[in-house]
Parts: sequence; C-alpha cells; structure tokens
Amino acid sequence: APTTPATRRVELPAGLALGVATSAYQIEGAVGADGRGRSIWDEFCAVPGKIDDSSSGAVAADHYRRWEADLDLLTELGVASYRFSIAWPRIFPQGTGTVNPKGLDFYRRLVGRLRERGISPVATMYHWDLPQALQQRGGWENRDVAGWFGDYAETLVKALDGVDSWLTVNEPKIIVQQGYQRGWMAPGRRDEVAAGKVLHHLNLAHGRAVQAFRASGSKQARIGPCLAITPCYPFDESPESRQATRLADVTENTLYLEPLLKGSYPALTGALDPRAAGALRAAVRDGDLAVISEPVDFLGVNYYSPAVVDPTGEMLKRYPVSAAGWQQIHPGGLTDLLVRLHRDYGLEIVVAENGLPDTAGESPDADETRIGFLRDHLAATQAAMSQGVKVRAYHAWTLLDDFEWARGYTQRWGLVHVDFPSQRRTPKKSARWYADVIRTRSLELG
Ligand code: GBH
Repeated sequence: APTTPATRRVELPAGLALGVATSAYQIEGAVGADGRGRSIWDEFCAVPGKIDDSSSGAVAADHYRRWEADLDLLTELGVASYRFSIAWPRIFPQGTGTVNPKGLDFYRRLVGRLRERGISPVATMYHWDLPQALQQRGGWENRDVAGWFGDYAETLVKALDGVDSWLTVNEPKIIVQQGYQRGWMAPGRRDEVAAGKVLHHLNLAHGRAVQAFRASGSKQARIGPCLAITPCYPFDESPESRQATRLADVTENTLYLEPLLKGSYPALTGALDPRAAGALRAAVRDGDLAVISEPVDFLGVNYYSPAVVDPTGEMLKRYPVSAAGWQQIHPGGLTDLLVRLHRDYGLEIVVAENGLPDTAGESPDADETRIGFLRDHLAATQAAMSQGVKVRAYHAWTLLDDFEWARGYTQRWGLVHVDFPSQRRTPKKSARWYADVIRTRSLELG
C-alpha cells in the first residue's frame, strides 16, 4: 500500500507580514504619460545590443493604466504588504525643480487605495530610473546628486504620508557593479573611477534621504536601506579559499552595510579595483560618514543567491541553478544572512525581494519550481526568526511578469502571468499557493 511521505508543517510567526514587490520601470509602461521625464533606462534600452530582445519598459505590464485591476490581484492574494517604487522622472521630470503634480497624484491614489484595502504601502524611492536630465549633469558621479535625492525624498515623504515603510535606494551594489563596472545596466559605463565615486554618492544620497525623512517629523512611518546581500561561502577549506571569500564579502556586502550601519568603510584593498578604491577614498569628505550612518529603523534585504568563492576569487556553482542563469538556489543562505545581520547590526529586517523566474517549458499553470522556492525560503525565514531574528516582512519578487532589465521579457518572474500583447493577467499556480499560505499562515514541507 502506498505510504504517505512524512511532511513537516511550519507555522509562520504572527509578526511576519507577507507581501509582494514590484518596481516602477519594470511594470508601469506609459513612459510619456502625464508629463513623465525620460530616465536613464529609456536611453539605455535605445542602445542597440543592450537588451536581449531589443525591448524596453515603454509599455511593460501597462500598470500605470491598469493599476486598479492590479490592486484586485493583491487583494486576491491577500497580501498584508505591497512594495512598489516611485519613478523619480514622474515626480521631477527634470530631476529637480518643479514638481509634476500628475505624477505625484498617481502615487497618492495608489497609496490611498492600498490603505483602503488594508494593505501596508512599502515605497522604494529609487529603483534605478534616474531622470536623464540628471544623467546629463553627471548623474551618480556628481556629488550634487546627494542633494538632488534629498530634495526628491523630502517631496515624497511630505506628499505621501500614507506610506508605512520607506526604502531609500534599491541595491546600490548592483548600480555600482552593473551600471559602472560591467556596463550591463544603465547608464552602461565601464569605468572604475566612476564606480568608486558612485558608490560613495549612493551611500550619501541614502543618508540625505533619511535626514529628510526625520526632518519631516513623520511619527508612524519608518525608513531603511535596501541592500542586495550575497552570503559568500568558501569553495573548500584552504586558507586561499577562505581569504578570497573574505574579500568577496567586502565587495558584496560590507562595502554597503558598514558605512550605513557602523559609520565607516571596511578595508578596500583586494575588494575593489585600486582605481575604484582611490576614487572612493578621494570622494569622502569630513562629515559624510555621519550623514551616511544616520540611524535607520530597519534593514531592507534582497536575497536571490549565494556566492561560492574559489581560491582565486572565481565564483563557482555548487547549488541548483535557476532559469535566471546567474542564480543558485540555496534557501539556507537566507537563514545564514538573516542570523548574521541580526548578530552584527541588531536591526529589524524587511525581506524586500526574493524569487526566481519560470523554467523554460514550464506551464504558467504549474510553476512548481516557484512554489518550492518560495516555500523553502519562507521556511528559511521562519528558521531565522526561531533563532531570535526580527523579520518584519517578506516580499516575494514579483507580482507580475515584467521587464527584466537587460534580459527584457525573456524571463518571467511573476506570480501572475502577463500576456503582453493583450495585457491579460492570469494568476499562476504559485499565486494560488501563496494565497493559501497567506490565509493559513503555514507551510507544508515535503
Ligand atoms: C533584483 O536584483 C532587482 O532589484 C529586481 O529589479 C530584479 O527584477 C530582480 O533582481 C531579478 O533579477 O543576467 O548575468 O547579467 C538582483 C540582482 C542584478 C542579479 C543583475 C542579476 C544580472 C546578472 N541582480 N544580475 S546577468
């Protein structure tokens, strides 16, 4: 007779809000609507060869027009929390100066309707769509960007007082690495000196945003950074492997964590190209680190993949690889990083992104890989919480199939399938599964 395999139930702690995340350029489309200015991503997508399918976010999931129907999807899921980002060029088409009221109204309505539905609004101030007008003034390389961002943040926190949690800059590390070192993302530069400056200016901009938020006197809302954390593991037990892993941990993690949360940069030698390290050191002025380390209320963390580091510093594959190609699936990495961040910084944590794309050939009605991934990472979150880590929210990436940056529309990361020609939305099996988890607050592990 067939036997039932042993299963284990995991109850999700009551303090953990379950949600989903999105970002403006990846879903909104309507890039010319209501006075929006151009962004560096509009420019980057127009450069031949930069986007795999030569696409752009010009239409994307048309969320700017379909947002109310998309809120119905959130209600169907039953999420307690929704993380979205605000498009800077909708608020300030030229980056600074006069506010575009129509742009601001879009987010006012969004936040208002989320609250009416009992969904907590979590807003990212910057998810990579810098106004092109600011790029023409040097963009993140120009130290003035910290002031421009501070003014933008001040406008947001005053106008959108229904937001519960603010995230400042999404993944400064990826902007540095992909935007300025490898050139695979906007603005597509390969310049180590620029990368060093940009790294510091991103941190400074974060600090100025936190200051603007504190000055606004907001009582109920909270603010924090949003860092892509990559737990680094040595390939073997050799001293060389361990040393290479320590350096990778600086490049990937402490270069951003330490200035923000401890007020100093870690030792840069070996972790950054010497030209980047020199430019970073030269960019730091008296008082900057006090601004950068302005106290935050929580730490936002995006987790996708660990790094396995060999003795020469090469990244190797040890775990199953997702359809994203770069992503190794290792749920234990999430427990490890949460425990470590709690130990080192003691802050409450918001998991701001975690997810994977569909596997080629997999039916959107049966995206089993995503179900297994989310289940195991939620269990990993619970495991960290049982060790005392204070995780306040978990956001699955992402609500809708969307514009996946340089990969265009070749990867589908959504819980909800989007048929782009018709813009028809169809919840995937994982969406129905996540709705059940949110309702029952328990996971069944095989
Ligand atoms: C997140 O970045 C982003 O915040 C989000 O917008 C994005 O949709 C999501 O990840 C999924 O990618 O293809 O070899 O050029 C996570 C960090 C940075 C990891 C870019 C993948 C591209 C590697 N990502 N990187 S490659």
